[in-house]
Amino acid sequence: MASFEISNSGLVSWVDEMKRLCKPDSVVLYRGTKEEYDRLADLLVSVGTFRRLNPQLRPNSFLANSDPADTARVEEKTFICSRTQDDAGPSNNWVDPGEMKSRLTKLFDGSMQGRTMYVVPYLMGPQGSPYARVGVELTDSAYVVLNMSLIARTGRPALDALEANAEFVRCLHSCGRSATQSACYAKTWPCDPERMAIVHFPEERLVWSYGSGYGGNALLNKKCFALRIASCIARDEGWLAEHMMILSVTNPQGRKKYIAGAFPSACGKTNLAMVKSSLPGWRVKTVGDDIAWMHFASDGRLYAINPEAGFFGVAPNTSSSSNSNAMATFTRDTIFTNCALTPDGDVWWEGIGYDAPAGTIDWTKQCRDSSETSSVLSGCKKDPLCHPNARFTTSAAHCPCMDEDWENPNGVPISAILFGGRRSSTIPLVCEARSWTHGVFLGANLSSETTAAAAGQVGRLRRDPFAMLPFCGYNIGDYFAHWISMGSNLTRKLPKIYQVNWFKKDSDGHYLWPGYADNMRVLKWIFERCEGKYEVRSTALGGLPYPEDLDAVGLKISSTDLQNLLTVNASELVPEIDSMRNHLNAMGPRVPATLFRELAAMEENCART
Ligand code: OXD
Ligand code: MN
Repeated sequence: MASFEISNSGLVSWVDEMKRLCKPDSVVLYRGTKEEYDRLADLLVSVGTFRRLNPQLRPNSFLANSDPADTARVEEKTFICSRTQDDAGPSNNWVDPGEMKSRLTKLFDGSMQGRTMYVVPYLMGPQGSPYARVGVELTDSAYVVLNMSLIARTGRPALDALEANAEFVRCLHSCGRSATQSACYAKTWPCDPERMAIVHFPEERLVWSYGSGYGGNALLNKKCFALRIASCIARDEGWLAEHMMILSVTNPQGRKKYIAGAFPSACGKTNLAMVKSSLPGWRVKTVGDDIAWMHFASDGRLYAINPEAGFFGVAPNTSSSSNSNAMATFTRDTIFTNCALTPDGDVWWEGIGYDAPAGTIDWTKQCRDSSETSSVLSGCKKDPLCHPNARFTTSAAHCPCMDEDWENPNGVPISAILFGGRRSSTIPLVCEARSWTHGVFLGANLSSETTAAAAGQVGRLRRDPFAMLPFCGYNIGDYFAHWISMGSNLTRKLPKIYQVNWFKKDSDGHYLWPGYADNMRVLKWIFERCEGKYEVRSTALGGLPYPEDLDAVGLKISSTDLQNLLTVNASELVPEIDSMRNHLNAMGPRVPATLFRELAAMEENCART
């Protein structure tokens, strides 16, 4: 093995052991410098994994096309192999850790032959933060290394932290080898779709991921460490690792508040975190778009850090009108995956805000002739040019709306927490929890219509508690209890909790709420509620705004539609309560009794109205 300038003996011996197992041709330490980045990008261009985009249009940016069998997170192939099945709980796939290790050892044995094993140390959290943690990923994918170097603090900051013999999370990744993979992608996107396995060993703070090179399956710092493993660490140490964006809102008088929000994948977290306010004098800035690590500090307030350093966002439907800050962020130094390629060497996707030029090549590298392109645009052809889960990977350093304190080592103080999903009916635009426990109840029952971020059917309603169903690394019942216990210390100044839904539709199937920049109006109401303004209208679901308190100046919305958005309909709530009960029962015997008491109280309230 290359002898590294690393004094961490645990790391040296682990790399040695994994090298003996995976048998790479060589082992290379990634130090996170620009020279290394450029060299690896050139390498990926030379083998055809990357296509360099037109430097005049998008400097230092690349397009990668994955194997069509490897385009999203694979939840049914993701495992939490804790010592007992009970600790993984009913929401996770579980196999005995010893058995899983022996299965995977066979797959990893020689899996890196003919490839390089990159050793990628990374820091999750701002440098110097007492809340930051170190991870190391061993991977045979240069594509993974480059993506990680945009979304995490790779190299030096982590190496410095590791010198002190610090603990670190071990992440092993191989794209694997498949006997059956389609010939045209075999070289540019190695993967093993038949035998993919994304496996967590929480007690060992260890992740083994085999067979996929895509997103959360392979960038192990993100979902695997910062959510699944970190949620176990947070339970043990008394903090929260959450699938939440974090933003700041500043009012016209210059007062600022921070809000965190959990939304299932591809429900608009990035757009909300970067929203451009439609209200004069009100400003939003971004702390993070996907993950929040939150701790109560000695002043009794909840503080959040963003453990990441960049964005791995969904490209389709990102446009100058939906998210101009994201559009400005990825004008350069960005990796795009599974987008379409225009004849002048730029990327394109459905919902980018302009038509695809004739001759645009789709994400499977098929050239569509102009008649086909226009038929796609007019909706005649079903297949989109860009994959619905196509992504941009880009560093927060280029984002024009980062909050001044986004890298504050102590984090930012959270005044409100949002839970949101895609619900075409039942759930109002915004609703305030009566208490912390009631907020936990709303979070535990969060639901959404499914999106393309995970493999499987799109548009199906599923309960996704705290947007953590695919990301909670332990028994979800214990997770609910952990949330309740975080609020039970009476000296704490707890954030208020809200449920939001930008996606309610009228009976003709049209969205009632314009969303995007106008979500600022909801943030304003929440901001001012946190300052003690307004009364709420009590309903079985929680406290709703009076329509006149929601700033609708300049908004083209009928009073009927506004009324509809701010109404909880008892006839819709009855089946909702049944569905919540089934869901809480399905989450197993460790679901705290308090949540069933909240459900019973809701049912009584509903019967009374
Ligand atoms: C993501 C996801 O990539 O939630 O952030 O799937
Ligand atoms: Mn996410």
